[in-house]
Amino acid sequence: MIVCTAIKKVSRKCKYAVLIGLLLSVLAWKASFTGDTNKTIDDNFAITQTEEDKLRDELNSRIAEASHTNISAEKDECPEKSPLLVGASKLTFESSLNLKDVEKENKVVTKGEYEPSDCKARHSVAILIPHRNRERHLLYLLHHLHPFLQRQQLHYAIYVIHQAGDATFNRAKLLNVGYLEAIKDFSWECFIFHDVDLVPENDHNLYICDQQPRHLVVGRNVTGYKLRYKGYFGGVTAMTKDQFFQVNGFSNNYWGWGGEDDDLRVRVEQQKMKIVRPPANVARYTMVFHKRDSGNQVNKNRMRLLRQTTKMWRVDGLNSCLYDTLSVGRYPLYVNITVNIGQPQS
Ligand code: UDH
Ligand code: MN
Repeated sequence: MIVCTAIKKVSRKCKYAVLIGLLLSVLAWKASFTGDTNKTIDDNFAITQTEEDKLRDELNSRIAEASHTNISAEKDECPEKSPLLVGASKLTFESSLNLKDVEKENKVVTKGEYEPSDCKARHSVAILIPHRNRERHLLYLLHHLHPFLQRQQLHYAIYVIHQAGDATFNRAKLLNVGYLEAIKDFSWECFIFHDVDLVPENDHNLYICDQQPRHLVVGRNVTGYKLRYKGYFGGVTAMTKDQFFQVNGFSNNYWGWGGEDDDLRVRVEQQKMKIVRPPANVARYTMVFHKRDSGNQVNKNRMRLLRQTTKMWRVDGLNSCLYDTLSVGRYPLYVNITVNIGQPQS
């Protein structure tokens, strides 16, 4: 009994001791905000502050960098004359060339589209290529055209309009389809209507539009670099979105080879526009050799159709172009539009 009372007294004393101990610790902690202890904390804080400053600086510079790249609309305009042009170049057509290599050479192109990274392009241009069964020619053209257009510092995209089936070929209607489909992607200011087998030899031949429709092929290797005939408006031509719209595009009724380019010339002239060409020494092309394709025989109706252009242009063209889009493939180097454009009537 006596022992028990003694233990109780001791434990009560212990409780007091613990309480006093706690009180002292609180006082000591409060005191630590002044004097030597304070210095230690400040030092620690100073280290953290420096690191934080560093991080903040880094972050700020990253934000500055990011906003610099983000405001591409505010990039300086590309120079009026691209400093990247090299003039005439020797074209090669290696049989060993393949699409994977051309893709590797053009990593800057995505889904057929490119814009300069260091300046704001002055021109936006859609290249439209009518196509069927000319894969090798397409590969050579892509190989040369992508770097050529990049040296011109253009914002561009390449569209290949592929005629499905084996009905008679219709180059002009495919180009109408290309125009109608491309403007769904972007409001391209300028359109280049481009044969698959014509490769430009000189990058001073600028792929841009003007106040007047432009014909870019003055000479081809196969015709001694002479204009085929006065008024020739075929091969590669450049028209603004508005010029092409104004003439109601190409006629849809030229099935087989020939006449559709002359028809476009008639439409242009009827609108009092005047075809212009770059100087002969730069408007030079190499045509990859080929024979007449099956399914693209000479169009025997072409002269008869041409006589009707002046009265038919209003109702035959972009506003009457009927087709079924079978697929749109956005490949690294071009947009492929496979289309059913029907077949000649009768
Ligand atoms: N095209 C095709 N596939 C075809 C037919 C034409 O892709 O089956 C396209 C291609 O873009 C081509 C363009 O339509 O560049 C014009 O057709 P083309 O190259 O046949 O026309 P071109 O005037 O040749 O160059 C005509 C026939 C050449 C016969 C040579 C015999 N001396
Ligand atoms: Mn050809």
